[in-house]
This record gives sequence, C-alpha cells and structure tokens, in this order.
Amino acid sequence: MKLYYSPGASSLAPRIIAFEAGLDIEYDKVDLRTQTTASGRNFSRINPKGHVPALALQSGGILAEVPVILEYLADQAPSALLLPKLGSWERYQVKEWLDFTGAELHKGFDPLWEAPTPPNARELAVCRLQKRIAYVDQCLRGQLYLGGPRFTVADAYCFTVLSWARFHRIDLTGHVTVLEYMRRISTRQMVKRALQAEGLSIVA
Ligand SMILES: N[C@@H](CCC(=O)N[C@@H](CS)C(=O)NCC(=O)O)C(=O)O
Repeated sequence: MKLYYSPGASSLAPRIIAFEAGLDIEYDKVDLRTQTTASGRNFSRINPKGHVPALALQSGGILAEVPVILEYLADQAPSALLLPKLGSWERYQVKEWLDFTGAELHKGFDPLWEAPTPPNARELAVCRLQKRIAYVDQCLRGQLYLGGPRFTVADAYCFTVLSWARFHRIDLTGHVTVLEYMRRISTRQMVKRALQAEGLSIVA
C-alpha cells in the first residue's frame, strides 16, 4: 500500500493509524499546488478529486476520503483495536465521530485555507468552528477519547484537524478538555513518530 500525503494535512490521520496498527506502507508526498508527487507522478491521475489522502492498494485500486481510508487501515490490523467490531454499537459511534470530524470540523476549516479570506468570512468560519469544538469539549468531559476509554481512528482524525487551530490562531483556551485531549494524544509514541515523519512539531 502507498499513502499519498501532504505534511500536516488530513493525510496525517491515516499515517498515525498506519503507525499505530504497525502497517508497513509506503508514503509519497504530494505537492497539492502542482499536483505532482515526490515520485514524479501526476497526482490528479491518481486521485481525480485532487486532494490528499489517497491510498493505493495492492490490488491497484485507489481509496480516497479520510473516514474510509481510516476504516480500511484499521480493518487490516483488527488486533490493534483502533476501531470497534463491525456491527457493534461502539463502531457506529466511532463512525459518527468520523463523519462529524469530516463534515463539521475538517470542512469547517476550509474557508480559512483560502487566502485571502475576507474578514467577515473568517469571523463566521471561526465562530462556527468554536461552536463545534465546544461540542467536542463537552463530549470529552469524563472520558479519555471520543469513543470512550480507548484511542480509535476518530481520535487520529480529530487530533489532526484540531491541530490546525494553532496555525489559524483559533483560541482553544476556552476548551480545556479539548486541550488536555490534544496533549494526551500528542504524547502517544506513534503520534510523535508520525509528526516527526512529516517534519512537524508537537501540536498542543
Ligand atoms: N473529503 C476529503 C477532503 C480531503 C481534503 O480536504 N484534503 C485537503 C488537505 S487536508 C486537500 O488535499 N486540499 C487540496 C485540494 O483540495 O486541492 C477527504 O475526506 O479525504
């Protein structure tokens, strides 16, 4: 398998999960602006959507979309327990978090990446994100991870997306539980390794 990624982008989440699961996969860096990979390929031919992550499988197939890639990787190493058992209530809860993270948090950051963002657009985007982060904060009170006591794929994704808050100067000081959660995740051995592999510093 090969993961197409861009440092610090949402593709960091599948890398964290691949490391946590002990999966031996290759990595190919994508220049999103020019749509070329470090290996010299035209990335838009690999993923016509033009965005990372994309996972190339042994079969020749390409998987895209963060929640699906995360689910696929976790299912390759069930003993790592990064996703509850298929059909269980807990699995649907984790999937709910994956979808929330993708649709509400990840995409909530989109206007902020588009430069230059008009001040009103930034204000609106930050205000929406603050509400969603407050919801995460509330849910995390009294539990270690989004799905409960155990780290799952949803945490890798949520951690990755929330790490962008610092870059965009979004104040998280009102979300104490989220800050503790970010710190907890950033101390995991495999998370540190993943950040290091992408040349990133510790986030929280
Ligand atoms: N829905 C997609 C969103 C992926 C996405 O937004 N990726 C960003 C990086 S975090 C990207 O590649 N942006 C560049 C672009 O879309 O041109 C997914 O879940 O994979």
